[in-house]
Amino acid sequence: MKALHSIFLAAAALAAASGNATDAGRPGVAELYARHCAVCHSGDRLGGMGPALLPDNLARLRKPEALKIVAEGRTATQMLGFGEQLSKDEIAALIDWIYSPVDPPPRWTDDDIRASRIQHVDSATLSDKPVFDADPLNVFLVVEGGDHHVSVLDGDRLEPIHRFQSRFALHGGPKFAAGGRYVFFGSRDGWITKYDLWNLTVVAEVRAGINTRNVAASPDGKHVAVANYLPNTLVLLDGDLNLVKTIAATDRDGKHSSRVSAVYDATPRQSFIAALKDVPEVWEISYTKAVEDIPTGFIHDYAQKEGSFIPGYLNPRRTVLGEVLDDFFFTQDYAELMGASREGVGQVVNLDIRRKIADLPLDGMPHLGSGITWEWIDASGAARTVMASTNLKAGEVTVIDMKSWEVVKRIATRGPGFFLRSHANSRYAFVDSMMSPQAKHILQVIDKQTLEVVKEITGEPGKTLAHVEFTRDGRYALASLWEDEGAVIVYDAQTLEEVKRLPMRKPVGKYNVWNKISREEGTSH
Ligand code: DHE
Repeated sequence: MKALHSIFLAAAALAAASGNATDAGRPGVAELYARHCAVCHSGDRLGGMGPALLPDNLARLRKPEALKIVAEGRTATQMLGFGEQLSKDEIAALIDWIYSPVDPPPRWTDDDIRASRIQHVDSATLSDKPVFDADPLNVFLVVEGGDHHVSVLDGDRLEPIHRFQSRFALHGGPKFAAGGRYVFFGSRDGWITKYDLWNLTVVAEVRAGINTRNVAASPDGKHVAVANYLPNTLVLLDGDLNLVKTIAATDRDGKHSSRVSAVYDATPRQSFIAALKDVPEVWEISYTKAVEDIPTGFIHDYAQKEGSFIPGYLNPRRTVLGEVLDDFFFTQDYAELMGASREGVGQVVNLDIRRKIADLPLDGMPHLGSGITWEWIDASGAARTVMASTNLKAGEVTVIDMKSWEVVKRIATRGPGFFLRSHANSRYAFVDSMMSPQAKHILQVIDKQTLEVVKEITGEPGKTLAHVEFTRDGRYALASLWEDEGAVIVYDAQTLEEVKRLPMRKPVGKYNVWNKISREEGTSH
C-alpha cells in the first residue's frame, strides 16, 4: 500500500510539474492520470499491476478500443470502467496522452530487473509428478488474448483441465523445458513468467524489459534469454529467473545501438541465436563452456582442436552481414539459418563459418519464424527437404529447397497469412490468410506432396480463423476462431471435418508439449 501511495505521489508531482490544471480549474490530463491510472499503471507509465501505457506497448491496441476499455473496463481483469467518473473529453485526453511518448525515454536497469523478481512458490514444495492424469506430453497451452488467460488442454480428451491469468499481452510461443515440466512465457511489457505445468502453478516472474519481443529457454530450463526493443538489450536469466547478465545490443564497434527482434534456442549448439533489427549482425551466445556438451559438429571440432572452451560463452559471437536480418528459420541441425529483413531481403547464413552462403529469393514480407519443413518427392522421384513459409504482404506460401536454396513453388493463397502448420504424420499443411479482411475466415489446406491447395475450411466471414497446432500424434488439428467470444476448433487431420469446439476468449496461439520439445518438423520451435 505504501508503494502504491508513493507511486501516486510521484505521479501527482509529475502532473504538477507538467502544469496541467486547465483554465476552467478542472484537472488537466496528467492530474487525471495521477488520480485514476497511476495506482495500477505507475506514475511513470511503465506499468505495475496493469500494463505499461507507452505508445510502443500499446501499438497493438487501436485507439477506439482503448477508449472503450477506459470507459467500460476490461472483463476478467482488474481494469475498472471510468465512464461514470470521467467525461468523454477527459477519457479522450487521457488516451491521447498515453499514446504520446515519454520524454526522456524510460530506462530499465539491472537493479530494476532484480527488484522486479517475484517468487510465487517455493519449488521445493512442489510435486515432481504431474498433478493431473492427462498425458503430460500431449497437453496444449492455449494463450487467450481476449482476457489474458492461458488454458491447459488435455490433448487426448480434447478438454480443458485448467485455466489461469497471464500477464498482459503475451507474445511469441511459450518455451517448454525440462521434458515439458516448465514453461516460460514472455509478455510485450517485458514480464517473463516461469510456470510449472506439472503443478499447474506460476513459480516465479521477473520483468526483463519495458518492450519485449520474446523469450527462449535451454532444454534443461537452466538458461533463459529475453529479446528487448526497449531498452536495446538481450537479457540472460538463470532457470529461476535471476538476472545473469544484460548485454547491450550494439554493433561490433559499439557505435550503433539496435533493438533485438527475437532470440531462439539452438539446442544442438547449446546456444541462443539473436536477431538484431537495426544492425546487420546475427549473434550466437553459448550457454555451455564444455566441449563435451556439444557432441558433434563444427563448434565441437574447433574447441577440441584449440583445446579451449566453446567460444562465445555468455557473450555474443557475431556474424557480420551486409543486410539486417530480423526474422529467422533454422535448418534442423541449426548449422544454417534462413533469414529475411522485413523488406524481404533474404539470406542464408552459416553459423559455423559465420558468413552468408546464399541469397534467398524472397520478396514481400516473409514470415520465416512460422516456417515448417518436410520431405518432398520431386518429379524425378528424388527426396528433397523443403521449407515453406507464409508472407505477411503477399498471398503466397513460398516453398524452398533447403540444399539449393531455390524456390520450388510459390503456392497462391487467398491472402497474406501469418501461420503455417503441419505434422510429420500429416500429409497436409494448414495456412491462414489472416492479414486479408476478405479472406481472414478461410483456412487453406495444402497437400505437402502435390503442393496444391486441396481444400478450404471456411468460417464465418469477418471472423479470423488461424493458427493451427496438431496433437502429439498428428491426428487432430486445432485452429483458433480468433475472436473475443471465440473457440478452439478441432478438425480431424485426415478427413478435415470439424470434430468439436471449445469456447475460448480470443485464442491467439496454442502449443503442444510434445511437438515443441521434440522440435517436430511441422511446428515452430
Ligand atoms: Fe508475432 C511469434 C514477430 C505481430 C502473434 N512473432 C512471433 C515471433 C516473432 C514475431 C519474431 C517468433 C518468436 C517466438 O515464438 O518465440 N509478430 C512479430 C512481428 O514482428 C509482428 C509482425 C509485429 C509486432 O508488433 O510484433 C508480429 N504476432 C503479431 C501479431 O499481430 C499477432 C498475430 C498477434 C499478437 O498477439 O501480437 C502475433 N507471434 C504471434 C504468435 C506467435 C508469434 C501467436 C507464436 C507463434 C507460434 O506458433 O510459435
